[in-house]
Amino acid sequence: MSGLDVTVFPHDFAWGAATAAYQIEGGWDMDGRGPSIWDTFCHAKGRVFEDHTGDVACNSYQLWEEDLKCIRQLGLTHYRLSISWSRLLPDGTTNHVNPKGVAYYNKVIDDLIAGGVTPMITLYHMDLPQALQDLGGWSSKEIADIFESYARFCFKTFGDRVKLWITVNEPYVCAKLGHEDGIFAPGIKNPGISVYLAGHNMLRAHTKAWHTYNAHFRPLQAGQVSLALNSDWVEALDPGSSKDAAASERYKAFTLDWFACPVFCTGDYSETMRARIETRSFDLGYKQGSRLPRFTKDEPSPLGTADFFALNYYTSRKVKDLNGDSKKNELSFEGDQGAEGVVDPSWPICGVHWLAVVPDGLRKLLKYIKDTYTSLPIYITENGFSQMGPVQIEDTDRSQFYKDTLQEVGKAISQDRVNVKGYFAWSLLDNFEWSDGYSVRFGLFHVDFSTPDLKRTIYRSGRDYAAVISKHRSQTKPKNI
Ligand code: PNW
Repeated sequence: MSGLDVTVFPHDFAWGAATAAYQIEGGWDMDGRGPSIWDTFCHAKGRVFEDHTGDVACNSYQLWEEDLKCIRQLGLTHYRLSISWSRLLPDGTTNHVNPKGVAYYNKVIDDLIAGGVTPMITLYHMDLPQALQDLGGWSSKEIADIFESYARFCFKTFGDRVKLWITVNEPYVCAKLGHEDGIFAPGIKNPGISVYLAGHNMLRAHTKAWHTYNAHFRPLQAGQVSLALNSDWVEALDPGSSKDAAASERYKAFTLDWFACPVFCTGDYSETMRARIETRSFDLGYKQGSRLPRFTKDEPSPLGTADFFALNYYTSRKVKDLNGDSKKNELSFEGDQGAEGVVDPSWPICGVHWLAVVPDGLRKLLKYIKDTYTSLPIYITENGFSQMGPVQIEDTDRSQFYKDTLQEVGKAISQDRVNVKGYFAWSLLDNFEWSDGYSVRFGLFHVDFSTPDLKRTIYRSGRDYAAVISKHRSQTKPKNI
């Protein structure tokens, strides 16, 4: 990544990498951990590529010190990890606390801080305790209060040292892939209905956790809390078509705006989203009330419940109207959205099929967020490039991708005046890539899953990322006079 101008990044810029508990920890039934929905999903067979599971994954539960070496080798200033809810609270509730789970995360946090690395902790990254799924999971109203007690427990236990919190990671992906498409745990396929209910309860859960932090922990702990929203950058497929332009607006309304509008704009879902869902419910003869739930006055409002904007960006889409498509007349999220995102043929696809490489989409999206939602600081909490097939340690294409992307982030900072506070590469390590198992590799370190020691080897992209961080730190270090 030589040639990258690092002087545009502020001196306190957060250079990070991210992981998630289920994707790296393994130790699925060790030391009192309760099962999560991903254990159930993987063990059911036929759900995940070649029936891979996260039973062992990178074994970060036992090999944390190896991960710490990787973090230090990169010279990261920040590390984003998630807590396995069911490792801490095996049945999901604070009725039973697992002391070994508490000890594990205490050690991780203490080791990071001792090494000068700031932790950012995600409370929920796709892995609901199975015991809570058995009570209805994200479709049940009660989940928001149960999540709030879990969050309160974490703030109380770790908040003396952890100052950056993400409540829910990618509510869009959890709701859509988990409750509409059924390709992520808990594998529910209930088109056009559960998706909105799950998304709504995630927002209620986030809101309650933020208010708890704000009222009871912020005064003492002075940290910050947000939720991580994933978004593609989207534009109309045919810029001259008013139908594609409207479809592109609908696409945004049902993706980023679904969660960003309640939190950053109005405290409610957008008019576009509500009107589409109401009209189509009527047209399709759906009579069981509104499919898009309402926020009620007896609960705190989601408006203003973020102390920074956390963005996961991977790719871009061109959007066309769904007119004439079969989905138009079925009860489904995509039918409601009435828009389809396609890949521009000029964009290279890297590894996994959905990931078209479009670094300048990130710059456009950052400016859009600043202009549309908030002037709060933005952390890019995930961004990355995948590899499939034979392992290439000399991953020059991924290294180029990081350089191009960081250059775009630099332009967003210096030219568009977007307040970007940090960047977290996805991911520190090759890991369990959900339905794709271990066939898709996003790491800055390769993990050899065929050997019991799960040896970590730095990729070239990891070495190059480390060089960027070290160059930035040496250029912006306060000078001794
Ligand atoms: C994110 N899609 O999820 C997650 O936060 C990570 O856990 C994950 O490993 C990473 O991106 C890479 O996939 C996504 O199908 C999962 O569009 C799937 C999609 C997007 C994001």
